[in-house]
Amino acid sequence: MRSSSEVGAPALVRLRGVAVAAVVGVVFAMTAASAASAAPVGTIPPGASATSGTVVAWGDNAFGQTAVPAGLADVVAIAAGRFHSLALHSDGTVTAWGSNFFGQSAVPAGLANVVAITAGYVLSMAIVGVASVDEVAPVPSAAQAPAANAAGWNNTDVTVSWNWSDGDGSGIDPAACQATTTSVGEGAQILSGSCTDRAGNTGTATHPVKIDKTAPTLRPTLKGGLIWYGSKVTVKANATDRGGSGIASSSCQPVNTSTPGPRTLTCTATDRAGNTTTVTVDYVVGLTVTKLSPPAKTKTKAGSAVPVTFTLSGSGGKPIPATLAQQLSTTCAVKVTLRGNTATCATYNPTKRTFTATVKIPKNLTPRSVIPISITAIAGTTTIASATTSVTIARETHRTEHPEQSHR
Ligand SMILES: [Ca+2]
Ligand SMILES: [Ca+2]
Repeated sequence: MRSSSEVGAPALVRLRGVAVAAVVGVVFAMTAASAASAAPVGTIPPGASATSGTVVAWGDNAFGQTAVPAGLADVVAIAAGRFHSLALHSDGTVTAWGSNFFGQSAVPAGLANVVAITAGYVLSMAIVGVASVDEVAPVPSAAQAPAANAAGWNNTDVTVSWNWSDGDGSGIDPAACQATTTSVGEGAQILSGSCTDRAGNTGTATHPVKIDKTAPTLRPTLKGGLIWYGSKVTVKANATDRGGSGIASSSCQPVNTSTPGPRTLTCTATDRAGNTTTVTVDYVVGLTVTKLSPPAKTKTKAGSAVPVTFTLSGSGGKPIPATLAQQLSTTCAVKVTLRGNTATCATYNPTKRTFTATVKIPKNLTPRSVIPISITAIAGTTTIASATTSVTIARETHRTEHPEQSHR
């Protein structure tokens, strides 16, 4: 832009690729965000179509050429003649002020769609644009986030960004275009969006998604509780799924009955959307007490010593291995308890494959009273075997034994 010292000197300004002779008479400035300072006089600065501003002028005002009309706004380009000035508005109209001696400030009635202006010494010129036709609706380039998995499912809500474009058309109207659409709920669904361009053409778009947020449900066939040592037990996960995608895989760890005691296994199921459920099943591998002697309510004398013998067995009544039995014996894991007495550790006889503990029947028990005897085996704090028997105090035994016991 030239200064006022160059009044009257012809200058060339580039006007959308066309060289136009111009005469600069006053200093102009357009106050806008980015446009005026670097742009040639009289043109809409590239990329500045959406930027408009007001005008400030100074210098020779003999014909009012620097008296900017009050309220002049939405200006996208300016031009200065010797005695008049022009402003191009964003809506394609032109305002002129200053000298009109040669009609240079008399903007033709109906002048519209102006894309560029220039001012000569005492004349004005404008380029009128040709209205373009846009009959093509905007088109989307849909992108969903997060992406679906390999099976085509998501386990969270999905947002589709439509990314509308209008090619070389009038351009999209951001206020009339959906930027994103987000899924609601579960199941297969079609997300849709629309966009209208500045010429009024509306494009629509759809994008299918499949949402399953619900993890599978597991009901293992093994409910927990006691499982016999050495037994063959299979467990099924029994997985079901809601949410739409269905079970992709399910499994349980094997039931381990190789050692007695408390154990845990897990069952896991995953649906096709990637939701996973894991449940834990607690169970106890236990032993049975077999060949228990004496049988319940065996008569005995008060004050007598009663040997209690039994075998610990696993599945099918098969006695447990000697090594395991010996280990239980050594750690006093197998005990025999007479009511009211301290528990007695049972010892293992590998030849007979039996456990034995002798319990002492108290003296002075009422004849015919039944004294329970319990057998327990533990692993840690968990009971892995239990059984009961009993002895009955004999009436006559008490009468005949009493004098002897008193005598001792
Ligand atoms: Ca269009
Ligand atoms: Ca599911």
